[in-house]
Amino acid sequence: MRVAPAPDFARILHSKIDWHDYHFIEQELRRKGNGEQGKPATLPPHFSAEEKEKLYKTNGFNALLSDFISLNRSIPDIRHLQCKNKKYLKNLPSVSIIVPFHNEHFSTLLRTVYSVIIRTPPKLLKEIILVDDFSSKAHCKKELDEYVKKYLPVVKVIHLPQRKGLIRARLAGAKIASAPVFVFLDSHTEANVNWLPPLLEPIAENERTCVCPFIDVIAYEDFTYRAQDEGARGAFDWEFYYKRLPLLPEDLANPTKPFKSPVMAGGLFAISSNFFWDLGGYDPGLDIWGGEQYELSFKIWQCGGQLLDAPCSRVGHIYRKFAPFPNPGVGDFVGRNYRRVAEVWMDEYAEYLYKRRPHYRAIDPGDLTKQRAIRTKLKCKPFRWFMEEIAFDLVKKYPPVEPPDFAHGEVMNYHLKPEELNT
Ligand SMILES: [Mn+2]
Repeated sequence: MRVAPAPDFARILHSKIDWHDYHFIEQELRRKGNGEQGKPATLPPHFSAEEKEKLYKTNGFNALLSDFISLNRSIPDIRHLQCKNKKYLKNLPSVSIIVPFHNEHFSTLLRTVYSVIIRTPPKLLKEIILVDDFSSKAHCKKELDEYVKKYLPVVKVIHLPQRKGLIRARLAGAKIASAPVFVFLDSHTEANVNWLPPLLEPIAENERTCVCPFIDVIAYEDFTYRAQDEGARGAFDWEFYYKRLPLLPEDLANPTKPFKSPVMAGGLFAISSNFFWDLGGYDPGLDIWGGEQYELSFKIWQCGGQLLDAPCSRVGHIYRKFAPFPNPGVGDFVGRNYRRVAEVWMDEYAEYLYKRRPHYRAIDPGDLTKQRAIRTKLKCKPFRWFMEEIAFDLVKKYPPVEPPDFAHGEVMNYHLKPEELNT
C-alpha cells in the first residue's frame, strides 16, 4: 500500500517568493509629467509668489505645488541593487496602516494613501486608518470622508472629538485596527517599491520585533525624491536630541539585511499588534508629541524584543522647512514626556538628562504606576543593559558627562614679543 507523503509543512511555511509586481513597475517607469520619477516639480507659471506663500505658511512646505503632482506619481527605485533580487516569506501577515494627521494638506495626505495602495500587495493590505486629530481645515472633514467613500474603500477615517496629540492619535488608530501587524506612517510620505515585505518578514520570524524602513527625503520646495543616506543606527544625546550612530562592520557587510538599531526615528515603523499591546502601546500619559520614540524603543529592547531597520524598505518623507503649528499652550509638555520616559525606563541614567536640563526635576511627571507595572510584569531589563549591549557605542560619541578639558591657558603667537602684548 502506498501512503501519500505528508506535506512538508516546514518547507511550505518557510518558502520564499518574489513579491515584486513587475508589470506595475514597468508601467511606472514609463510615466512622464510634473514630479514623475521623483524629479523636481514646478508650479504652473500663472501662480504668484503670494499664492504659493499662503499654503507654504500653513504647511511648512510647498503645498500648492503638491496639488500639481499626480497623487499616484512614480518615484525612483533607489534601493541597494541587491534588494531587487531579494525574496521574502510567502506567508506574511496582513497590515493595518495607521496615519495620524493634524491639518495635513489634502493632496499630500492622499498621496501617502495612494503610494501605499499602489505599491502594496492587495492581500497584505487589510486597511488604512486615517486618524484626524481634531483638524480645523475644512478639507480634513466632509471632503475627505466623501472622497474616501467614493474612491478608496480600503481607507477608514476617524475624527477625534478633541485635540489628542500625535501619540494618542496613533493609539486611537491602533485601537480600531484589526490586522495582526500595525504600520504607522506619517501623513506626508510616499511608500517606495516593494516596501512592505522587508518590514514584515522579521516580524513573521519573531513576533517581538519592530521594523523601521529607511526614510528618504522628499524636498519641501520641489518634491524631489532622494536618499538621506545609506543607513545608520538611531541614538540620542543627553538632551534627548535624536542622533545617529554609524553602522557596524557586520551591517556594512550585509547591505540588504535588517540591522539592529537602538532607537527609532519615530514616525514610521511596523510592529505586531500582539507585541505592541503587550508593551502597553505607547504610554497614554505622553502628551502631544516628544519622547514617544524613546519610550517605545527602550521598552522594545528592555522587555525582550528587538528593533530593526530594513534597508530594502524605503519610504519618502517631507521634512518641513519650518513647523507651521502654533504652540499648543500647555506648558513644557516635551519636558514632561521626557521626564515620564526617564523615570520609568532609564534608572540611574535619568540623572544625566537632569544634569543637562535641571528644570526637569521640578516637572511633575504625573502618575507612573501603570507604566512601572508593565516594566515589572514583563520583567524588563535595566537601562544599563540597554546601554551596554545595544547602544554600546553611544557614550563614546555622546558622553553622559562631558570629559574634562584636555588643557587650559592662553594661546599666543610664538614670535610675538612680550612687549607687543596688550597694545
Ligand atoms: Mn512629518
